[in-house]
Amino acid sequence: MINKTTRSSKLFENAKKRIPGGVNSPVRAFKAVGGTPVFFKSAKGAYMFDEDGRRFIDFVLSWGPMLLGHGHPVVIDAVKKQLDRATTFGAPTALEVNLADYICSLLPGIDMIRMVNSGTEATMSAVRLARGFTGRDKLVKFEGCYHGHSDSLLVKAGSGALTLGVPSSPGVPACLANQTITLNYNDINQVQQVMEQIGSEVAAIIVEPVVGNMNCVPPISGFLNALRECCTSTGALLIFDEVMTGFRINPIGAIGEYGIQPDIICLGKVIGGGLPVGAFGGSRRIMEQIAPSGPIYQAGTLAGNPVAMASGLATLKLISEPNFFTPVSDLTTKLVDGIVDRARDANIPMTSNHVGTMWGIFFSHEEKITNYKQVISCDTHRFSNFFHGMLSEGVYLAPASFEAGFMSSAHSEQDIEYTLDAAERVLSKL
Ligand code: HOZ
Repeated sequence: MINKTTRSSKLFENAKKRIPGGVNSPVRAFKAVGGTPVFFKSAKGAYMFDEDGRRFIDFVLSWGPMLLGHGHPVVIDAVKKQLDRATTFGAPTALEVNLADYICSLLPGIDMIRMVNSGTEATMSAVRLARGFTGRDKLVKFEGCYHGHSDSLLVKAGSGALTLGVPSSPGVPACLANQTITLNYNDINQVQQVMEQIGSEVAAIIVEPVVGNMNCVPPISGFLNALRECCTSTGALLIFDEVMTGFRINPIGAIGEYGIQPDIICLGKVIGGGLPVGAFGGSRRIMEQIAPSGPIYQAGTLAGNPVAMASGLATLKLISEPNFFTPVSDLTTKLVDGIVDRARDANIPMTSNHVGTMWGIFFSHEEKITNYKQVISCDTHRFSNFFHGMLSEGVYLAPASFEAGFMSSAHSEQDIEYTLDAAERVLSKL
């Protein structure tokens, strides 16, 4: 574990005096792995540098956004240019139209998009839109999926809520939580049965097409199709929460990877290129119900912020170049397969999942992890030891076994070789 006399641990002591738990988002606090969080000072490409001057190869990438790595010169340049012009107007800009246009041109079936400032806002607003559009209240979600921290969605959630053992938070009104029906991810029969019974009361099924908040769990064959069919036959809307998977599991996300069309898509992370951006979009018929063109209210002072739009637009243009995606995805495969090979050599049970540039390893005897039950029965103690071993080797992994890993185009073959050698050393001591 990192030494208690570091600048990071001193900063953490101070942070706890002024910020609840010392962090501005629970998953940063190292609660799941023990020890104290690393405080970072700068980042470039695949690396982050902490307050003590140590370098880490970064596989968290700010929980997904930095698909180009940190500080890509084109993105930084776009941001700097916009900073010189203005940081915010609270009024329309050409930039937000350009970004909306660009996203809609990339995503089939998405005619209109509304910008917000976070993934939580995107999913929260998408749920309101679905409820307003259908005139129904009930919502179906899946255990272990995390869709941000709004009331209707913080029920049996993944990510930090799962890590801290409060998947259904106090403070969420029971009358609202009761409207959220939580089912088992990848259980086709269950969702079909439930939708047969109550589908006519359901406003939406919301799903992370590849779950990135209980490690990384892809859909089994037919699962997303079943959701689509259940929604179509009952009049419920299908919401893909692609805050994490958007432009990461495939050049255009789940629509491209699985060929399933959602009614509403939620985006975030990558589309802001490291600045706070979320968005929700869909067909014109649905999106025009949002105020001011329709009656369903949603708003935001800094929504479509020009600096964030400049960052997002520069990022999306780079990552949608034809030869961008495959090398990053191939590097992800190399990393994940390499770690599992080294675990096998060290006689440590491990399996993995990865889709495009999102990945996860599981300390588990199971051959394939496809559901929540399997995820929570993995060896979290062994993960913690692995995490701290890798941290000492200068490799920064997500500080919880219920989080996905990410890859960027800034990672090199050498970074992966180094990481695999480090994994070998760490695994041999577990
Ligand atoms: N969805 C991210 C973690 N799984 C968000 C990061 C956070 O909660 O801070």
